[in-house]
Amino acid sequence: QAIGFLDSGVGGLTVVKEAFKQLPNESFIFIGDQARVPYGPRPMAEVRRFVAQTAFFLVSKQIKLLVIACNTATVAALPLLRERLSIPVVGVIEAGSRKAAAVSKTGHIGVIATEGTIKSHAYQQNLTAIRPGATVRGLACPQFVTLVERGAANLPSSSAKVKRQLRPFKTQPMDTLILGCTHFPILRTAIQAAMGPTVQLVDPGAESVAIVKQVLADKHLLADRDQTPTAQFYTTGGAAHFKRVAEQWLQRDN
Ligand code: DGN
Repeated sequence: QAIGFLDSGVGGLTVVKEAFKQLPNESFIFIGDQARVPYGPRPMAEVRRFVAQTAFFLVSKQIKLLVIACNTATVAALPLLRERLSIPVVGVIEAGSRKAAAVSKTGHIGVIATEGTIKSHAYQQNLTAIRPGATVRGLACPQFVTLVERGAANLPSSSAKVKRQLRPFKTQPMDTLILGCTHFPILRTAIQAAMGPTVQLVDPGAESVAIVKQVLADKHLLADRDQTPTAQFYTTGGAAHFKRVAEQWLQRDN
């Protein structure tokens, strides 16, 4: 049985990439809802409906655990899916908040994400519950999703756009920045360059893989070493475009 991952687009592959590293014996099924990306500006009820559909597709493939590899989708649908599905469901916001609260020395933490995630104040709520007194500042960066989906993450013009967008955060006293959208680790180099070396970046998707591993171990669901792992990728959009962007990021050719 495989682990299922869903996202609105290629962003969730940043979580899959970490899962390849930490869970080398596991099989994966991924779906990106590229026909309906971006989720960020949509009403949460609509995102919840879309996520229920892609989750249902993955469940029909007999997955043993579902990772909502998208922050916006986690905000919209994590409680619903936990209630409705009989398999474990892991979102990305909890692990990211925990990590940021642990690594920040000053307690001044920034979050960049989609409009939906920022408006929900999900990170703010999680962070202040774990670390009361933390100052959390949010900034919506929806253009970053577009850059990544276009496959433009490595272009020099994208670095300039990232720098411009992050300017309001340069003057804020923060030592930790949460990449609160799973598309953003693909722009990590540009984001780090824009924020400078004193700001530590936290990737919630990557942090969530440790939780996935723990849950599978607790439930005795880890794959046997002698199984040959497989990986399947689906998109609701154009397969050729998805393949190009996905291969660039995963550096796999199958
Ligand atoms: N990758 C998604 C997230 O983590 O929020 C959202 C991207 C989008 O659909 N705007």
